[in-house]
Amino acid sequence: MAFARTAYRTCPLCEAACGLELTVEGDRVVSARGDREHVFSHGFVCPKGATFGQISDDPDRLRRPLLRRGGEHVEVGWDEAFEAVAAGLGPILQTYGPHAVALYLGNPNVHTMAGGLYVPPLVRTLGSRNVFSASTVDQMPKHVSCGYLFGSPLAIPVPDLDRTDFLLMLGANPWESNGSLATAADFPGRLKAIQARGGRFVVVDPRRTRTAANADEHLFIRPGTDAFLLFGIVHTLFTDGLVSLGRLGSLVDGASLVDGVAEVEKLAADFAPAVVSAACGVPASRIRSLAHELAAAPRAAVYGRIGTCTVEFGTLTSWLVDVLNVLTGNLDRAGGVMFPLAAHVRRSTRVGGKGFQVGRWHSRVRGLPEVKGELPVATLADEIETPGDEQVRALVTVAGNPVLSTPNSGRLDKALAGLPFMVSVDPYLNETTRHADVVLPPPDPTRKGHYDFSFLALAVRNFAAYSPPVRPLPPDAMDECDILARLTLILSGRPGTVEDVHARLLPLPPDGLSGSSPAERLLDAALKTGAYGLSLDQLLENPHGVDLGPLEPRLPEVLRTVSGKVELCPPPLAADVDRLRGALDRPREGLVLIGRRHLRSNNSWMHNVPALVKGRDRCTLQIHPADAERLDLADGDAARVTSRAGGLSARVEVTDQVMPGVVSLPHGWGHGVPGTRMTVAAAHPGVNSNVLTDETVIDPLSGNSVLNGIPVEIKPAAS
Ligand SMILES: Nc1nc2c(c(=O)[nH]1)N[C@H]1C(S)=C(S)[C@@H](COP(=O)(O)OP(=O)(O)OC[C@H]3O[C@@H](n4cnc5c(=O)[nH]c(N)nc54)[C@H](O)[C@@H]3O)O[C@H]1N2
Ligand SMILES: Nc1nc2c(c(=O)[nH]1)N[C@H]1C(S)=C(S)[C@@H](COP(=O)(O)OP(=O)(O)OC[C@H]3O[C@@H](n4cnc5c(=O)[nH]c(N)nc54)[C@H](O)[C@@H]3O)O[C@H]1N2
Ligand code: SF4
Ligand SMILES: [Mo]
Repeated sequence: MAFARTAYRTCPLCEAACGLELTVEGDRVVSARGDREHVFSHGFVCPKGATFGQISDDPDRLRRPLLRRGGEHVEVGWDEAFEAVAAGLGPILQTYGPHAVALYLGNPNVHTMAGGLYVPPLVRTLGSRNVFSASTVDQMPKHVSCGYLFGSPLAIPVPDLDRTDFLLMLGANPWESNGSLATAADFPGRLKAIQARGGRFVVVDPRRTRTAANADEHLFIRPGTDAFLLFGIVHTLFTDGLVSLGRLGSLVDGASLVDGVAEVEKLAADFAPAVVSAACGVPASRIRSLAHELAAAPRAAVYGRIGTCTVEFGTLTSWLVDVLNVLTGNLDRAGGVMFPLAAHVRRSTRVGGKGFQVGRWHSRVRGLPEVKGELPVATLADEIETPGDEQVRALVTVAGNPVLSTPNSGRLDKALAGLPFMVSVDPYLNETTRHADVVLPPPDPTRKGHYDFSFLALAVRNFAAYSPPVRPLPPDAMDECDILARLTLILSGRPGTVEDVHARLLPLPPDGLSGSSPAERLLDAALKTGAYGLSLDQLLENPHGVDLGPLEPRLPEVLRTVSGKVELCPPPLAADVDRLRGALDRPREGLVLIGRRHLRSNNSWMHNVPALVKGRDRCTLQIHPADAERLDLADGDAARVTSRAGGLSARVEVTDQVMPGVVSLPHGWGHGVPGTRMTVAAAHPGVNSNVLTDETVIDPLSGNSVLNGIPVEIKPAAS
């Protein structure tokens, strides 16, 4: 038996950033449990983290590059793989220029150091307008609303869970997701602690989720209508004299740090509780009392997630969440919503800036504005299919599975099949990468160093942790930073080696840096110039993390608006209120589809681990008993579901967890298609819910896809 050792590392699988304690025997990770001494997670672990060893050692993980030859993917060496990439991309770049090459960046890029450090230079080097990412099927509305409010799309305040007395939570299900845009290991435990100290939390969701079931109150809401509910609350704050900006009301020489309060009051005039109630399905009296509860709570926070973003008024809804936090005096105060300060971020003495802009370029086919350097993924298929000078002829995907995760994926699947060239950086041959001419597999997470550039800047308590690789790279593996560096080199069209790519693309600061890889040295540099003056060595000496204390007020330091103030009523948002007003009286008949997450999934890529898919089929169509009866459907029946975009058949689960008129199907399933190599997932295929979502409907301000509230028709499937 090999000698067993213990290694500590941050779990990179979701946003909660839990500390794991791994037992490693030889080259095998034999167990993973919660690290009880971790400064942030205190031993918490979920079933995904507990299977970290199996996820890492999945036999279906690709360990050598794949090249498509005669319709089959065959293993090749790294040099041959990169030669094929150069041969595929070079002529397209030379003939058609950079815009003919599109890039799709998937979710795990925010969970790897390679994604944080090497993707930005890759994007810059390519210089294509056609950059897409999972952000436009996720949180882009929040970036846009915060961009306008605070001047920076990255200035996202998080609910101060550990000190709040009242939390209003919309469209989030942390009992399954463990939280998002709010890094909080053991989110459920932190919610229970609110109750234990005499506080309350209220959940607004069209489904009675586990989070809703544990809440002090659950309010059903018609999908896509949260903006009405929130405007109704804003309206009441003004009419009932409950607006109080608190500290922000006199922060700068006795003057208010908030501009635009009167304009918001004017906009809210049309959205009295009695007016919005019919549209959102929440009683007017409850809308009014929510306003009073928020105003009366000593410390309150409003928090919205996926259900407030992936809807037709996503940016307006995300904005109204923070409008409420500002109007109740809860922005930037303990127990309200606050701005974290991560260890790799520099402090600034500058106040104000250039403000936030979108539309520096537009998509070729639909004319959609660029946001944060990217275009809506809902228009990727348009750009591939539509002939023209700058038609997309090649695609690079890094850590993404858009064939399962983006709207009208049936159409995208066909579009990818027709691409002249595609290369994917991905550890699996899955629904998307099966279309790639070359697949470049990164090593499993135990063989990478880990630091959460994204999530430490969203944590509900400031802390820092670095995990060095747990196991060495096998001889025939390539580090993901090196893979991206070599791709960047190819895109630059200049000769060179990986070593001089690191040096050329990421010039390191002068000597005196620690670290055994370029990524570690870059981290060391960021930590040393960062807010707490930490270093890589200090983090290495503290494998359970370094606690940096509760969140502290950071206004006006974080503001990058032109005025240097919180701009509460940005003109682009005010202009979009007309569209919302127009939807007030819209007839709301027929069934609409929403999504659903489960603790043992993570988007599309963890269904290949036996422990995470065992048990009964989770990919069911949940439907309310009244609707089921009307449609002549019984539990276990097969139903045919159709939308404007497509159709599928799914097994019915009759449950009053969903409200009448709403059906729910999880995303991330639809495995086992020809050309994939994920044995376990293929035996638990499920169906792809994004065959039903509609790529033509987006939130116009952010370009975000609408993935909740999809009109569908349902009937018994012909057997
Ligand atoms: N209908 C509906 N659709 C949705 C959602 C929804 O709620 N409803 N949610 C949306 C959201 S929030 C998101 S974030 C997107 C996710 O959309 P995507 O990011 O496109 O999809 P994932 O399923 O996260 O796929 C991740 C890919 O990364 C690969 N991967 C895993 N680890 C690594 C690694 O270390 N390096 C590299 N290079 N690759 C790796 C996996 O094999 C997989 O191919 O889905 C969205 N789609
Ligand atoms: N186990 C697990 N954890 C995950 C993931 C996963 O796939 N599985 N994915 C990770 C990712 S990439 C992300 S972005 C996060 C997402 O984190 P969350 O946002 O917490 O994820 P969801 O569970 O999708 O919760 C969204 C909720 O919104 C509700 N909803 C749908 N439409 C509406 C609406 O119109 N209004 C309101 N008020 N609610 C609505 C849904 O019923 C659902 O309960 O989770 C992350 N963590
Ligand atoms: S909650 Fe997230 S970070 Fe924590 S163990 Fe589970 S997957 Fe890993
Ligand atoms: Mo996400």
